[in-house]
Amino acid sequence: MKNHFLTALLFLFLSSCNYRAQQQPPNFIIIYADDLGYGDVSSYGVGRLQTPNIDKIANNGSRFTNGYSSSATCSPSRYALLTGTYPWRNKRAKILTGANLIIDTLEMTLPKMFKDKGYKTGIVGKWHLGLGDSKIDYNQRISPGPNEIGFDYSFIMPDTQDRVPTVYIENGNVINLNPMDPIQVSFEKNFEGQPTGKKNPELLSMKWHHGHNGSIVNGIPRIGFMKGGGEAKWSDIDMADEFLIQAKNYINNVKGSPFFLFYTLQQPHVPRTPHPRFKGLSGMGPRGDAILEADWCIGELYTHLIKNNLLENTIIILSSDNGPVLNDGYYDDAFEKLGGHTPSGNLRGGKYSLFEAGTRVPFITYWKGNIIPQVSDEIVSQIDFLNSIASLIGSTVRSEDGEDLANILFKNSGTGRNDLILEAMTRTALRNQNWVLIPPYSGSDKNSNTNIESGIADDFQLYNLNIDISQQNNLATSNPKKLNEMIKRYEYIIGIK
Ligand code: NG6
Ligand code: CA
Repeated sequence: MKNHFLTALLFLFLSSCNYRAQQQPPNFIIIYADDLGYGDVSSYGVGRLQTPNIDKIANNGSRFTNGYSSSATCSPSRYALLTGTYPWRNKRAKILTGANLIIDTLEMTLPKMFKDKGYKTGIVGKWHLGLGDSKIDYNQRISPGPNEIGFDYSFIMPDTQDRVPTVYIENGNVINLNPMDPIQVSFEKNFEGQPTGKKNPELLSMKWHHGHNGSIVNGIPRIGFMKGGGEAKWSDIDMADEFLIQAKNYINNVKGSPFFLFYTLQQPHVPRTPHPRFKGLSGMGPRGDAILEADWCIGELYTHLIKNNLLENTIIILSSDNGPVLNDGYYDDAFEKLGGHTPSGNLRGGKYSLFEAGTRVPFITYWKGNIIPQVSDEIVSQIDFLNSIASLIGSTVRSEDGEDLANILFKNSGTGRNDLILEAMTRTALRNQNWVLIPPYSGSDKNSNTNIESGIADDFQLYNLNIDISQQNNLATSNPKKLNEMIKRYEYIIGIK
């Protein structure tokens, strides 16, 4: 009798634990690399670099072969990911340099949606969505910024690693700022007496190829000019470790509640400055080494989740903001040491390009014990994160441009998109099922600095990705029926008539 009573009590206890476990909504970590190409992740099987930690997540989750960033550059893609809105609808959503915040503080965002559902929300890493609403004073609290669009906590690099100011900002305040040495920033002209990459090549540890000849920090010439803030300047080789420490600290601080962490890595964007312990590991120079460093960071974060008993209830999403580039403004052997590696895989183009490699990126969702490992060819986009995650966690928030793809992203069921507008440098194209339409644009078909094909041509381009994934055969003249269908569809979505 006593035994039965104890068994019944134990049963009640266990089922209440189980009930509570089921009630706790999943945590979310979006790991967002910067300029990581479709071919840069080994589980995609189209390059030569080995990324074992990303593979572990990819091979045990859903790996999407038709997963897209909204755009072939950074700020627009981040804008779309956070708002669920196409960036070409917002004139300010272009590559930013020292700009003001491009997300309206009244606009719905992914972190706001999470917050409404009781989540803690944090961002650690690259921001690049602008700060403030007038001339930015880095010596005061800077607002609006990430904390004003839904993040409870932010530890960010303001724009990119190649732009000034080269300082971290935590919740709006520059870290380690000495008020006796205030920061001044300009993107127009240098401050008197300050060395620059252009004037002082003797001070450089990394040479600039195009652009990037302003102020010198840690021997690296940057975009823009900066004076002061000496103690606040980051150490480039320690950046990955710093972001990792901050990401782990954030998890430690919030793990009692459901949380969303946007972990936005700086690699492999230029300047590529992997910590010396990664030097030479890839055999591909700093670009390859920086990717291995990013892969290591991802492994460390994964282990941190296991150690804290969080892996089971944390959904990990991993992707990149745009496609790959080798020479993005510095001489760093990215091209010379590439060997047989193909950062774009079998796709045409790269960063900045309307061709597939501009926006088709590594795209992985992982949820231990829930997502059954699969490779999916469904079309999915980062612009769908807001609606899909909202749907999964029971929020009614929806953006107009996003779709609810919760089933295919997190439940091994359902289908992806039919249509997706792709964007590169404010020009747009249409992906519809297996077809791609690139309308005619004026401009150069290849950027002479980056050596990447832009996708620009005087005439319509029409590709059937089913039989021509590398976009070699333009079918615009041979298939006028499909061409017209695609033009109509494109004009309808874009809103031209
Ligand atoms: C460009 C920079 C490039 C890179 C890019 C932003 C020059 C010539 N080129 O303007 O190096 O910083 O902006 O990259 O300055 S992104 O991934 O953040 O979009
Ligand atoms: Ca980028």
